[in-house]
Amino acid sequence: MSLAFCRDCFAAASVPAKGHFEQKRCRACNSPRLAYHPELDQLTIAHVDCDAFYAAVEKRDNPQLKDKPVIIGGGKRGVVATACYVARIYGIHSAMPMYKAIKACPHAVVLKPNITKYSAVGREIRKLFENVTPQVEPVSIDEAFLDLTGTERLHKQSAAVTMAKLAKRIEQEVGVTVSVGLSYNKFLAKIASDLDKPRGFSVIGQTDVIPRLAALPVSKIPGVGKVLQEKLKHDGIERISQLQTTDLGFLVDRYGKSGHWLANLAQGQDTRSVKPRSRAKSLSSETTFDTDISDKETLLRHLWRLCEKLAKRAKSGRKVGKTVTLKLKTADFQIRTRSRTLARPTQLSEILYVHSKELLLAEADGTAFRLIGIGLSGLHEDLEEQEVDLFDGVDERKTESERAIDLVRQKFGDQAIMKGRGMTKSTK
Ligand code: TTP
Ligand code: CA
Repeated sequence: MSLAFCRDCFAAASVPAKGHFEQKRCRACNSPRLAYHPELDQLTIAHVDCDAFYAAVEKRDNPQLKDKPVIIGGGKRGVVATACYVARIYGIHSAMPMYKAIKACPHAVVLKPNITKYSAVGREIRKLFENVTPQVEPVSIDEAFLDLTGTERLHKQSAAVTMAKLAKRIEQEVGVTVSVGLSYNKFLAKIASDLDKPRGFSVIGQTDVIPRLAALPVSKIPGVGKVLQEKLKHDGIERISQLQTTDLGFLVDRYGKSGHWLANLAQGQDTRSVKPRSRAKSLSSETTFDTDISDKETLLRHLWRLCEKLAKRAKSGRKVGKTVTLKLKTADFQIRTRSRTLARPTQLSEILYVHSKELLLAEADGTAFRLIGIGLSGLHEDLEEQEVDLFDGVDERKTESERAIDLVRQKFGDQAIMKGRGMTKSTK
């Protein structure tokens, strides 16, 4: 199997036995999109991520938008969900307040998100992933890890060529572009897919892992959010190169378990395997009241406790889920269920609460209820340290603080920290 090939016509390119691969264009089709890596035929863990996903779907459906700056967002929160790559030239990015985005690019086309449509496109893409390997671990609506180990014989080509063909097929059949990262573990595949966006194809192998990581800021490590970045900065660490050379003892002293994790990732070490979606479809928790309740505040207190309970189970089972369902039973035994699907999967009580609270407030109109429950479905494996929860209306500090609370509880038990909203009025 060749160590170089064309990403447009898939012709193999010859690699000199010694010296550098310097070929600039494909000899068969003249494309400049050549992939080369000295370990290209050995790497089998891929991460695929759609480029400017929501915007790409809208551009696909309205060709007049093709070269225009397009921003998806607005709505209640008034922030940018995503901006196409044209709009990014003006400095527009996800989570930016919409008024700032419009100021930076007044002629941008602004569209409201159509999550139902994007989810359908996401499912279509996932099916194409599953055509190349059953080992597909979805990460979010538009990205997944694929383990192609052992597929080389079946496809009669390297995992690299399989992935490049898959990227082309997604473009042709679905009409959006993706970026592919290929490496020997999940962390590196994820880092790689981000290196060459959009329509990218990046490869990281054992031979180049240290310098490739060294060049990046610590913020590129999935899970290193703003709070951890600040702490690292305070210790003079802003780049992965600095993590590579910092004494492990110091990192563990300062950051505990996370110190180990950071040190390993900085060396490109990640032992997590690609885990296809789990079969358990949902988790739920409910409580029947001693006496029927119609008071909003009391219902909300019960709801918060259920969210905490459910989040705990999701975390211990290493599950994240995308659909939050509120269940209510009225005093006369009528069951009401209300659901909401999130853009990103979650396992955090804060996020479960924000969404289920809205669902509950719409129902708490004075009706007396005898039972309240909450469910989380669309489950798949937790992404461990990844930032899966940061997008759904709860700010990053809150979710990081929840993670910090979890750590304290692991050590000292559940009662070590109680959030005010779970307490009854008399104990507050
Ligand atoms: P991302 O994969 O983070 O971003 P993207 O696909 O738009 O762009 P990139 O090319 O950099 O991958 O998110 C996927 C979709 O999730 C995105 O199109 C919109 C949505 N999203 C939000 O709604 N809010 C957010 O803050 C982010 C980051 C994404
Ligand atoms: Ca994306």
